[in-house]
Amino acid sequence: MKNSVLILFLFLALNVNGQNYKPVWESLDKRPVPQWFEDSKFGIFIHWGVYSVPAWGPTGDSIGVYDKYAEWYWNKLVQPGKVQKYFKNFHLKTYGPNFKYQDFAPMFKAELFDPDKWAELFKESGAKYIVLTSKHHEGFTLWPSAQSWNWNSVDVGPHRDLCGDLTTAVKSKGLHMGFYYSLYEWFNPIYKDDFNSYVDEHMMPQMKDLVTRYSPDILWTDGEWDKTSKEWKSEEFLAWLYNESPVKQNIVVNDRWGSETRSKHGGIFTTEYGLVGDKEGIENSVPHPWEECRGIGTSFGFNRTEGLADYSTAGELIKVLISTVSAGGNLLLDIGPGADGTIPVIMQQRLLEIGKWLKTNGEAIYGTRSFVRSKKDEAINPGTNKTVYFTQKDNNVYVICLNWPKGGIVLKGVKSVSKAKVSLLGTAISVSVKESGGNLIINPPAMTPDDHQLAYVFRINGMIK
Ligand code: FHN
Repeated sequence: MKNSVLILFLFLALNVNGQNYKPVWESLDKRPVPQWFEDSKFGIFIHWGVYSVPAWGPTGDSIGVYDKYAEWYWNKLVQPGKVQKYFKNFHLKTYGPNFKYQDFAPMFKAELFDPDKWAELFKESGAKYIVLTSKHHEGFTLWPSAQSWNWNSVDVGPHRDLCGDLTTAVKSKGLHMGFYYSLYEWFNPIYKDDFNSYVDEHMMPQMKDLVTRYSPDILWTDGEWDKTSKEWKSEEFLAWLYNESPVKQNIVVNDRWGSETRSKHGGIFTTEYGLVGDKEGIENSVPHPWEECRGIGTSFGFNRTEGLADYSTAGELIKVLISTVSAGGNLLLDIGPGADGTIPVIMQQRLLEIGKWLKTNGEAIYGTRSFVRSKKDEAINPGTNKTVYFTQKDNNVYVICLNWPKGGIVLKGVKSVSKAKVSLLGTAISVSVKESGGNLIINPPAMTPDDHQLAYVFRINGMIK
């Protein structure tokens, strides 16, 4: 009897993966990132909140990467500094001296928000997962959080549970749904005056509420740099998430859990506009799942002052996707909806262009892994400034050319083990391939302008070494 109680106890103490993670990084870091994430490759980030009302930030080459973020409007309005002056001048001129940031909240109405329409667009873009800002650094929550009384989207503004409504629509399209959550809040008095209570009575209950209420597939934390992971009690939270939460099997988290954790601890490693904090990001394949996030323009939140020149073209975005995936990463591409709940048409257009390209060429992206064999692979897996990239899946290697190759594509030092067959995705044209001098040479077929694509993918079927 005693033995069976002990066995039952041990069974309950382990989660379904047979693991019981301890609240220390050494143990937590052993949890594998669920495979669905690495296979998905492309996701959409959504920055939406009270900052979507002024939707304003400075643009131009003289402004630093992080200073262009329109979602930082409130912070810049109150802090001293050169860039901050731009925000203050605009605010004063447009809204007057007595208009507080909080006064924007009732103007965040989301009256045209149609979650099914959004989800339809996301599906068409070829993205496999969505990450919505449930709460950015301003502290305003897009769900009826009990800890954020009168500063959430049900009490004020849209009078809607935006997290809930979007979750339902996104999941009904078969996509994964996740939430961004900022650990820190700029101006929450409890954060400043009683940090431990903030963590125990505000942040922890909020994160657990999000997880238990909506069963997200991703919890994408941010704003972690202000405190260490010990101070945030991140390890305790993750042990709960991995061992006990209703999403312990599938949930994916990132590496933003404390000032010391980026690219070191947690789940996926993250870069932002190619940077990890202020340092250069991951350019070449790293042996750990990672994700690049960036806007289509230069801000995450919608910035009305951005012009066409500030937006990446569809070709440029596809290049970022290709170079990221070929280096083993995912791309989380951000859109900034308007306060009325519409997605700016240029963002829709960019997403649909990516979707169109993926419809033909997604085989070279989804479910693939980077194709790097050794250091001498520079030739076969070039860096981001090159125009030819490689991915692999099953028995195929994909050669992705940003430009139409004028002559033969020479894969140096590559031999096919079985006789390789090469095809050009999206066409029925046969492609000839030969081995010569220890190299594999693909001869691009004749094409017409009608065959134009934003990048061309040659599939090499047959083991190569
Ligand atoms: O400060 C934020 C920023 O507004 C945005 O949310 C990005 C997204 O990765 N993260 C922060 C800076 O790292």
